[in-house]
Formats: sequence, structure tokens, C-alpha cells
Amino acid sequence: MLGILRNFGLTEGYSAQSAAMDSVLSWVHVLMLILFIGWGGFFLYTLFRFREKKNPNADPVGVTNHYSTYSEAAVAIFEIALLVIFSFPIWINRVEGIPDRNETEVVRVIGQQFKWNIHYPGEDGIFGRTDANLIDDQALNFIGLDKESEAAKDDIVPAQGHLHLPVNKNIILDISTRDVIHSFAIPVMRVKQDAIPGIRIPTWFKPIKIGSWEIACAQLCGNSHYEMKGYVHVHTQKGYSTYMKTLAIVQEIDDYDYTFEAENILKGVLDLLKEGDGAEAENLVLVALAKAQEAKIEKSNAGDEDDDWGEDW
Ligand SMILES: [Cu+2]
Repeated sequence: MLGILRNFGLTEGYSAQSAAMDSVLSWVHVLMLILFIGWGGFFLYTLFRFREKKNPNADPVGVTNHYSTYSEAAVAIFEIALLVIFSFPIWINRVEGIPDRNETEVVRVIGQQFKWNIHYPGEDGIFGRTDANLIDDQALNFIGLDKESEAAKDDIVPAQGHLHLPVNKNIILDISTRDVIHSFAIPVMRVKQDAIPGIRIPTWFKPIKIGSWEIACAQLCGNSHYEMKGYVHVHTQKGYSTYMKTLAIVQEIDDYDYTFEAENILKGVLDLLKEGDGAEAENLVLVALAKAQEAKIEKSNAGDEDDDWGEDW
């Protein structure tokens, strides 16, 4: 059944959780196929059997046998089995099996019309204070991060729409939104969670394949909803930590005149990830880190205090 669904556009699953999701998906489709053939066949049969030519007068008595009751009972039993045997255990695992926050990568995702903002706590593991009043799109502070707060000093906010993750590690995403309701979806990870203003809702998964895939908004959220997409980049574990280290330095330098080389290399890293080449990406990101470190020294030597941000990391 899964093979048939793949032919109809179901993506491969690249998280540790996707196999369980896909088994429910398959069984639901098996049931629906049986129902479709059964009810469709029955409908055609009645059209023929009770055609006007053979039945000029309506029969007020109707059916007297119990076949329809039996078949409905069978459908109900199948559905109950589907719920109890397949869905409940998976759901319990989703809501009860949330991994320990100390042993996972915790990342915040903040929706906005029509972008996904990603917020990392940085090396200290503590998210800096955010405040809706500090949101300043002109200054590229889309999430209202209080840059004066101590915990915010090392926080990393990559270019909008770019979520970086390590492979084979549990991830918790705390999902929220700064305006309307959105829904954060990574189809290949079988992850989908509504983003509701005012609350942070966690969702978790473990990526098991290196690569870059699309993030979508799965909730109609305005006239440009269709373009509210992003990318999840799954790195090797070392590639991920190096990438984040490089982003931190680039962000600290905060001057594209100095960081453009490192930033261009980081873009090349993403191209390699798109091809699934984690080892090459890991090598290249080391080059980016070296460039960023050079740039940092260069800038401190120049004593330059220019203030502009980079483009796409
Ligand atoms: Cu949206």
C-alpha cells in the first residue's frame, strides 16, 4: 500500500517516527479502498437492480435482510482496531515519550506572515528574552529578541526560513507565532504542528537522513500563504555544530563587508546538503569557520564599527 501511496505523491519519511506514521497511513488507506470499492459497487448495483423499468412502483417496505448492519459493524470493528492497535500507541509515544530537554536540541520556531523565524539558544543553552514590543522588521529583529539581555548575547537567529539540525539526534521544536495561526509542517519528517499566538507548543522528532527539504505552512494564513515555506537542513553532528559556530561568529561580526566570504561558503554547504553529501558539507563548513574567524580578526584590527547585516546564510 505504501508503494501505491508513494506513486500518488507521498514523500519518503526521513525521521525515526515516520515508519509508524506511515503504517497508520497505509492501514487507513486500505480501509478506505475497501469501503470505496464496497460502497461504489453497491451503489452501481442498486442503480441497476431498482431501475424504473423493472420497478415502476416504489416499494414502501424496503430491505428486510441485515447485510448492511453486518457490513457496518465490520467497518466499525476495523476502525476500532485501527485506533486501538495502531493509532493510540503511536499517539501515546508522541505525547508521553517527549525526550528530555537536556539531551535534545531545543529550537524555537516563530511563524509570521509569511516566513518562518528560527531561534537557537546558542552555547549557553538559554534563550534570550523576547518581547513583542521589541519586534522591529526594519532592523531585522523579527522575533523581538532583547539583545541587551545576558542570555541573548550568544543566541543565533539564522536567515528566515532556514532550520539547521543535526542528524540522529532528538529535536524539540517549540512552535509559536507572532501574528495569526499557522501550521508548521515538515512533510518528510512527518511533523505537523499548529502555531498559535500566545503559546509555545512543543513537537519532537529525530532526523535520520542528511539533506535539505522543504518546510511548509499547512494552515491558510493569508494572501501569501502559498509562499510561506522554508528549509530544514540536516547536517552531520559535527557539521551542525561547526555551522552554528560559524553563524555565531558571522552574527557577532555583523558586517557583510567582512563576512561575505564565509557566508558564501555557507551557501555552498547548503548546496552540498541538498545533494545529501554530508561528509563534503562537513569539510566545507570547516573552511567557512576558518574564514569567519579570519574575518573577526580582520574586523577587530580595522576597528570598524559599521553596522549592516548579511543576507542569506
Ligand atoms: Cu502561515
